[in-house]
Amino acid sequence: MHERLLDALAKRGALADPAAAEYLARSPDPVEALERVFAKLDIMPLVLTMDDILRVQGALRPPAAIATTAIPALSSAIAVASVPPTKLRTVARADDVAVDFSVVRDITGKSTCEGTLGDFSRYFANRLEAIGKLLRARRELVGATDIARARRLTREVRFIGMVADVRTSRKGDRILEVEDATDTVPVFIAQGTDLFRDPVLPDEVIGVIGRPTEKGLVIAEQIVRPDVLTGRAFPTTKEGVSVAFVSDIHVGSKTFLGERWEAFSRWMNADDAVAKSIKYLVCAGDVVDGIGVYPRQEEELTIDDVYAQYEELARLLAAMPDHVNVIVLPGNHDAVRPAEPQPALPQNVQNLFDSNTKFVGNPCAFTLHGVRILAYHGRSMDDFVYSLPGMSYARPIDTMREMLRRRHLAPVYGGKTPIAPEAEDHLVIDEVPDVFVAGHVHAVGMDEYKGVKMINASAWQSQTVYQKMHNIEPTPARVPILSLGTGRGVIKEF
Ligand code: D5M
Ligand code: FE
Ligand code: ZN
Repeated sequence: MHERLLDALAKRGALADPAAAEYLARSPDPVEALERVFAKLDIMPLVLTMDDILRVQGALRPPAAIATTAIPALSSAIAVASVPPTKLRTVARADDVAVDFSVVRDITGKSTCEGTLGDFSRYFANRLEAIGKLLRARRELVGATDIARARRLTREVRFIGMVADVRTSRKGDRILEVEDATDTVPVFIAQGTDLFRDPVLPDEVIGVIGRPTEKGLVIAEQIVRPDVLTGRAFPTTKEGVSVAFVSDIHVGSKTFLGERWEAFSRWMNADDAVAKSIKYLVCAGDVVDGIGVYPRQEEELTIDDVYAQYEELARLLAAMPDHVNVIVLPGNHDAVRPAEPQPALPQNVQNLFDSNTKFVGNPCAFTLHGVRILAYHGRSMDDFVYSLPGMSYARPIDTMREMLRRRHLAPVYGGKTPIAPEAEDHLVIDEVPDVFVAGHVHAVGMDEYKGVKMINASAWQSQTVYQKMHNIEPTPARVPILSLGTGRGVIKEF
């Protein structure tokens, strides 16, 4: 193929299928022809196909059933991918590539918690230790002391602790009780300041830089979060296969969108370059509707036996192409303990599925061809929306960014998210992932935060009675697809 065409494609982080590449290479000035196509495309496809070229030339209308949508943030964030500038990877066919899946962190088979008082204190000590370690690596916190010592000092102090309580003073200022193993100290945040506009959640672990007062308070000058430190480059893989993300299938519910799932399943089996590149399908929890999850749920079910719900899901997944490997984590509707971290679905459920389906816990960190993926159902989004001003069920990506800033999936203990006090806090984001995927709120989203691709995987359930009552408008039947070859993503609607 034409050298300069290869360079031009690679520079844009683009892939072209063989027919499109050959067509462009045959034009008098391939690079100019490519630029003309790109200029006319309103969204950047994962793979440039002949259909795209013909469409921009006005010869073909886009197929109506499967529209590719890109959200505004996507075009600026995800589409600007880090791709080695010199070589083009043509899009891989998933059936040509061997599986490369490996679990890095998962509670399954490792749960030790019995819910004793000792468990609780050990759990919080581990959270403070794990996030404290990340904070101590921050330049701002060099020389941080423990809280007992900080309380005796009169100059500027720096310390790390867990927020035991957040309250508002009579005058409207905010006071945090910050605690470590040595002592507790009230930290004052004056209303009207920038600090005040970035609320702190109960039980999060923070660094504080401030000045002690004679009354024993510390006036906060800076709150330091562990955060994601630098912009990371996506570790593009040579295999170049893609991953599709779904969530909240809710099989068994009257509002399960069976026809739209069938459209997705047909497309997965169709002769389409993107579909054929999909090697993995990640299902981020609530894969069935379950039974007894909320009062009078039986009135909203078409299948009222949870085992039969999983059987139906197994049938739906068996219709996917053989080369697709499915990774299933549980959510709050699934048949495992609701307290997080949740272990993988039980063996008797796993036995219903073929060997291409892998079961992991919630959350789970795993790698696909070396790309690190953190998958979490996302129950704690309920706490973020409830506790943080500005968060919304319609924009799950905002809550996911807040989780990354805090390096914790569910900071609030005793809120809407049940948490099991395991010896190790599995909800700490100890390693920054390349991809962070969640679901739960039934709203699709895709964006990037400091190099981490954030994906909310939509749902296959139309608006439920509960959601109608609370004015939650879902955006179901959208599938985010990410290329491991380029780090670029698209969202397809079915
Ligand atoms: O939750 C789907 C969505 O509906 C998610 O945004 C939470 C919201 N939801 C549903 N039921 C409740 C209750 N009982 N409390 C708070 N929020 C709720 P799903 O996990 O699929 O039921
Ligand atoms: Fe759900
Ligand atoms: Zn859920």
